[in-house]
Amino acid sequence: ERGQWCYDSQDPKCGPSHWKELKATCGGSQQSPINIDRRRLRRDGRLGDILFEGYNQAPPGKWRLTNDGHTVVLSLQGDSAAEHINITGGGLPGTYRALQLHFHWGSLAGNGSEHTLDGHQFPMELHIVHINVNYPTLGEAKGHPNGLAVLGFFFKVSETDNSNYNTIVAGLRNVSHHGDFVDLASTFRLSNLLPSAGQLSKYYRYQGSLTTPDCSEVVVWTVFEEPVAIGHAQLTAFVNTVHFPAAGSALLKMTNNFRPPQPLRSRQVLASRD
Ligand code: SG7
Ligand code: ZN
Repeated sequence: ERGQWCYDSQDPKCGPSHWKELKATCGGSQQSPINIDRRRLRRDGRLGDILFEGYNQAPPGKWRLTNDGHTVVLSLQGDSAAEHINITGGGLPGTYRALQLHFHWGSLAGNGSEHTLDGHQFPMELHIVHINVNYPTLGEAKGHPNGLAVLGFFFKVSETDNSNYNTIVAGLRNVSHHGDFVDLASTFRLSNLLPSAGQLSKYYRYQGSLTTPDCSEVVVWTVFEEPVAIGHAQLTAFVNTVHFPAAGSALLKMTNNFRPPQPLRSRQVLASRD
């Protein structure tokens, strides 16, 4: 399809270095992801613990996992429970409701996080996308610099599986191709997908963008220092099970679906603590 964006692993001709030709915003001055340089942080005492509301409750409905051709997205909307999955506090400029979560990963040969920490790239990164409750639609939220809040979590590989990820990993075989979806039994809680609660106090905050076109510069980013542990076999399932194209097209595994770090320019990255 003409005018479509992609990752270099699909076709370098429509990869991240070309996105600004499709959407000028992708060449803007507040783009994400970034490298977080820990020598150049500013500590901000207002960045206390984020209040996670509803993250601990098992939702009554089902959550739909979809292959959107760029990543695997778990929709957290579509039932009344989503109304109660909110984040606030932690210096966030408002209350934000969870919309969806998705992942960026690498390949068997390399790492796949979007943000990097002192130049170090992690194997995978989880994004939980939230919308400012003052803006009813994504369209409206994209008109405001505080419209969205995305939480980013790095992963580290462990010998043993993280059983909290079993439901999502098992669902991957049902979303093997673009357009596939499967309703997961919500036998897990959002909080279980994160590092333990006591390890969420240390995070980085900056003003940035969506990491895919249209690259709207409307995201208050929070990137947590503590990585989530995931089993080597579980990470391999992402790399080996999911494909970029729809069924029937050429098989091309979904790998390296990350945008590389963008220039920080005049922005300041804040740290919640030393
Ligand atoms: C992925 O990343 C999808 C997008 C998401 C985008 O391509 O998860 O989701 C949808 C609904 O298109 O865009 C608006 C939005 O959530 C960018 O999200 S990210 O900046 O957190 N990577
Ligand atoms: Zn993302």
